[in-house]
Amino acid sequence: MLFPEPLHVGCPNMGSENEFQLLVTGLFDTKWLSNSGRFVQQLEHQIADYLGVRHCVSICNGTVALEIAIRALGLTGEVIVPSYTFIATAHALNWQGVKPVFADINEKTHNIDPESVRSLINPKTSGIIGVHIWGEPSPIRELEEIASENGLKLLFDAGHAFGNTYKGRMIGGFGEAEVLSFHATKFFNTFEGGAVVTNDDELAERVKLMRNFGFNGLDRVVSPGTNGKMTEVCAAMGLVNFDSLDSFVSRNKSNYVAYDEVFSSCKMLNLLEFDTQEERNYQYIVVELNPQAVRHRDRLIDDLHSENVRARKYFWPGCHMMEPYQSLFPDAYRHLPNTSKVAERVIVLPTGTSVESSDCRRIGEFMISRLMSYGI
Ligand code: T4K
Repeated sequence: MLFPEPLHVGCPNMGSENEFQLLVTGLFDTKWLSNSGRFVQQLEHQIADYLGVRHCVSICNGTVALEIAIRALGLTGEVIVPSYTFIATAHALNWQGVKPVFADINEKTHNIDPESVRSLINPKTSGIIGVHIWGEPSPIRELEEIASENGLKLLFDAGHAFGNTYKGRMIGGFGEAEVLSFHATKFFNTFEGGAVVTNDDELAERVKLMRNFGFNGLDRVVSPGTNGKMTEVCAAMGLVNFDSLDSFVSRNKSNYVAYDEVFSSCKMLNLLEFDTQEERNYQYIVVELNPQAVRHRDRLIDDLHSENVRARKYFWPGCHMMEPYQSLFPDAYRHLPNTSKVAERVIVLPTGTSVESSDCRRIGEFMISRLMSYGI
C-alpha cells in the first residue's frame, strides 16, 4: 500500500484551529447564529474587497447561489451551459424550470467553446452560464461579445476560480454576476457555502431579498425567495481560512510543480497547464491520458484506489449523460464530441494542504510504472 491513510481529492484546507475556536466561543456569548450576523458581514466585506467587486452576497452553498442568481437575473426558457462541469451547474437551471442547453468545450482548455455557444442560440435563449473550469477562466471576452450581440444575460459559475485572474483582473467582476462555491472540498471553504458576487447594485439587492424569503423588513415580503443564508459558524470558518489563503496557494503550487516534474518525462500523461502569467489557486491537479493510454483510465484509477489514492474522474461522463438530461436530450452527445473525449481521459489527483510534494512524486511515479506494466 502506497499510503496508510487515504489521500483524497478535496481534503479540506483548514486554517488556525485556535482562531476558529475563539470565534466560535464568541458565538456562545453573542447568541447570534444566522441571518446576516457579524461574521457573515465581515466575510462579505473581505471577499468583496479581495475580488474588487461592489457586492458579495454570501449564500449557504454554491448550488443555491446559482439558483438564486438564475432567478434574480430572470433567466427563462433556455440557457446555454457547458456539459463538462459539475452537475450542480445544470441542476440549478433545471430546478428553476429553465432548460440547460449543453455546449461543447475546447479540447485543450476544457472550457466552453464560443462557436458551439453561437450555434445553439435561438429565440428561447435567455442567457449563457460560463464555467471557469479547473479555475482557468472561460473565454470571457468572446462570451461577452456573444451575449451583447444577442441580448443575452451572462452569468459565470466561478466555483473553481476563487482568487484567480483574467487579464490581470480578479474573477468575480465579469458578466452580470459570478457565483462562488466555498464547499469543504474547495481551495477556500466555509464548511458549506457560496456567494453571488456582482457590480450591479440592483441585482445584489434582489439576491439579498431572495436568500431571505423575500423579506424586506420585519413582516414585509416583497418577492419570492428561499432560505439561502450562510450561518455564523460557516462564516467564522471562512474568516479563519481567509487568513491562510496564501499558504493554501503556495502548497497547491508546490504540489503542482512536483507532479509536473514527474509527468514531464512521460508521454502517456499530460498535466493540464495553468496560465503562469495570471494568479492561480492550483486547486485541481488534472491529468489527461494520451490516446494510447486512455483505454486504461479506469484500471489506473482502480489501482490508485487500491493504494489509498482516491483519484477522481471529474466530470465524467458529462452532464448530458446524467439524468434527467440523458432522457430529455438523448441526442445531445452528437454535438458534444470534445466533451465526450475529455471526459474519457481525465484523472484528478489529490492536492491541498494535507498532501506533500513527496506524496505527489510517489503518486506520479506509481502511475507511470502502472501504465508501463499494462504494456502500452
Ligand atoms: N459549480 C461547480 C463548477 C462545482 O464544481 C460545484 C461543486 C458547484 C457548482 C456547486 O457548489 P456547492 O453547492 O457544492 O457549494 C465535490 C463537492 O461536493 C462539490 O462541491 C464540488 N463542486 C465537486 C467538484 O466535488 P463530490 O461528489 O466529488 O463530493 P465527495 O463527497 O465525493 O467529496 C470529494 C472528496 O473530498 C472525497 O474524496 C472525500 C473528500 N472530502 C469531502 C468532504 C465533504 C473530505 O476529505 N472532507 C470533507 O469534508 O463533489
